[in-house]
Amino acid sequence: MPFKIYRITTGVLVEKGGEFRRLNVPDWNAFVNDDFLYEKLTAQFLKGQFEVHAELILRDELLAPIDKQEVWAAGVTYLRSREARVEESKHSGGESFYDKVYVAERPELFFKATAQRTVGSGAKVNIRKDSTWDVPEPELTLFITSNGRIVGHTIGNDMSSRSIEGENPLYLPQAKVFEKCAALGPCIVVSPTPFFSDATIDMEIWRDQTRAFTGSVQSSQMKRAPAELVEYLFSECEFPYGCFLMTGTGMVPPNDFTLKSGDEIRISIAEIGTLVNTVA
Ligand code: DO4
Ligand code: MG
Repeated sequence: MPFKIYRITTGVLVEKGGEFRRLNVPDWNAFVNDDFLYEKLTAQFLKGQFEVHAELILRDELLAPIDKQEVWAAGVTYLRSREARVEESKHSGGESFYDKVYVAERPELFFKATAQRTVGSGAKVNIRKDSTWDVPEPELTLFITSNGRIVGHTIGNDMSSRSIEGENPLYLPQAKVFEKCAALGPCIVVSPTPFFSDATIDMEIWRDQTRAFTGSVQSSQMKRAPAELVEYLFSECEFPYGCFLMTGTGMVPPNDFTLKSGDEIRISIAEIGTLVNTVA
């Protein structure tokens, strides 16, 4: 049975089969950066302090499950992302780059965020003031140890400016990296076997009590295997505390949709939970 690790202001809560335990974790980075995280959790769970108020704690104290880790992201790993990018960049002449990278041997990988620019579930995400077309990107996200082993999964929101990226693909870092540009959470799921080969990723965007967007995609539609993305990422980079890798979006709202302040973004993967963020 999988474990769910929640990082909270006062430490770490771990859930297994609906039961919550508070674990004594002096150092989050050393705790998660462990090739045998599942085995460690199995050994430590029953020694943890039983927690009956988990629901209240998670409402008031939940943090993003990140500290010294970097967040990276893969791009154009789904057909839908390729189509949307080709469409948004057609006036800049940049569309062929997305076609090419979709079929190229080398994947698109980009640096997305530090912990400082990342928020957890329940916190606000940002849209840039100099952008006119903004979307969330719901992405299955890997947690990888410093040895390159995938030991956990979480949900990521790769907040993106389509107007800036569409103007010129060289503006990608500005379209992708800004304050509160990434959300991760609500927890890291650690399972004995990788069971995310066919996860359903659902997203709803709520505006003034009405659903402004709803969509769903299967992670099995991803063109590249997670291990392939990890291999490229780790080939020339070291991550002493492990890192997060968003695996790309398979869902892009229609072209007439743009996020607005106050919108609530709900991204769900049944095995993980729901990542909820409001646009600042
Ligand atoms: O190529 C630009 C970014 C693509 C991306 O973030 C995605 O496909 O999820
Ligand atoms: Mg993305």
